[in-house]
Amino acid sequence: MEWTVVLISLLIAYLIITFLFHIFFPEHHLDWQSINLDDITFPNEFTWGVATASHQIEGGNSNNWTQFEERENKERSGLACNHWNLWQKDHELLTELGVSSYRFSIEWSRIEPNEGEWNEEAILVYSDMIDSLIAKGIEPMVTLHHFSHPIWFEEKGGFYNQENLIHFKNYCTKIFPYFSDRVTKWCTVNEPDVFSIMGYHMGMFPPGKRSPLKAIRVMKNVMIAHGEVYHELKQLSPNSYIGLAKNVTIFDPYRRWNLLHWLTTFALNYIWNGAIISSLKRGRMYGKSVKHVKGSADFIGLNYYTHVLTSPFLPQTTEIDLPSRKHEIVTEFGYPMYAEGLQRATKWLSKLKLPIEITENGVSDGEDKLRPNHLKRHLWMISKLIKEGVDIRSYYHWSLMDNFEWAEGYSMRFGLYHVDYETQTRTIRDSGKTYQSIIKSQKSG
Ligand code: GBH
Repeated sequence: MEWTVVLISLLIAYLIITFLFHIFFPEHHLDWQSINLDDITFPNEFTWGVATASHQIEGGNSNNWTQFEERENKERSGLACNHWNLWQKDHELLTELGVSSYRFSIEWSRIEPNEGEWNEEAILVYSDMIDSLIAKGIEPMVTLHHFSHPIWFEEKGGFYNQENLIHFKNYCTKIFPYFSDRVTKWCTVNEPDVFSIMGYHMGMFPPGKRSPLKAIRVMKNVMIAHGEVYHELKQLSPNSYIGLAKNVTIFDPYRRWNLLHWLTTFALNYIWNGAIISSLKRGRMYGKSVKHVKGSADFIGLNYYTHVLTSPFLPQTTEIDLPSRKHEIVTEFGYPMYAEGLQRATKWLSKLKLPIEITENGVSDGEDKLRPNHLKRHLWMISKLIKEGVDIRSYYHWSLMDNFEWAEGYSMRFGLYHVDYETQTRTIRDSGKTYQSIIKSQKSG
């Protein structure tokens, strides 16, 4: 008799809890049909930009990625956009778009091809790039590590071993003084979350490991490296503005009546987003002290793409299409287009009480069917958030042009410019023109 009472009460309690979750935590969605996407206004000081990363555009690299591409027999990055030779022409595209800033990264493997051996010629090329941008009135934002690093560093175990962090610090303090007279905005590392989970848990980035514990350890080490580099560089140049790019992916329960899906959501949100925010805010991460990381940022860079609907059976690879809501538009990559998430992501980051720089946002869309709308929805959202008082200072669209999309190779195209890899011709897409005219009208408005 008694066990039926227990069962029934448990069931009732469960229903009440899920009912309350539904009421108090609905998934945030807007009715885009009823929104006028042209109704946007940005402050005059707002920074309009585009972003790229060295390994994805330069070509001719030799680093942990080229090694991985060969070892796993993946599509080779090869010549990529041949940007190393065509950068002057590519800078003209920036002028054509009318951006006021350009985020790009420095390829550590070019600067220090062998341990302790510095390639002054490569440093000069980056230096020329910086001069060229400034001459065009475009402010550089430099990323020091965007997923790629020298093979010798990888072979020592890369960021997996804490004693290797000194090498990253050496590289950063070596090149920083060459540019700090002309560059104020710096990102130490790009997406510690994506870098560690994709490389050490999902096995889709080098070194191709599959261990959640290793991923967590690497994420922690990358944050420690960030913190140490931040303090060193600030000492060298106190006026520089240094942060990192954080990928905020929002995890939502696939079935909102299923408590297991909620539990997965809480866990993933903590592992992916919460831990990194906590390291910067409190100097604690995964229950351990990372005290130099606390306060080690002048801004927080936000790379925002999507939300992921989770259940305990989430695919452990990105090769499978993720679930989406019925009314959501799904991208080529198989992710839902979810501009609403920007509001949730920035709210989360607001805990840090730092200016927010949107260091990346974009979509894979070779035919450019979604991108114009994608761009307008996200800009509408940002305009609204700024009006509501969120301190967003910039928007860097990912990406200037099609490029080497890591595990997906050249199959995914994120560019405002289409790249014909045979002829290395860049052609502006409609979305590029859309961005160009938005920048123009906002700058003059
Ligand atoms: C970023 O994160 C990287 O910093 C950058 O190098 C990379 O090229 C860029 O994203 C694009 O992927 O097309 O809307 O379906 C890497 C993690 C995984 C985020 C794929 C964007 C696809 C979004 N990315 N995801 S969409």
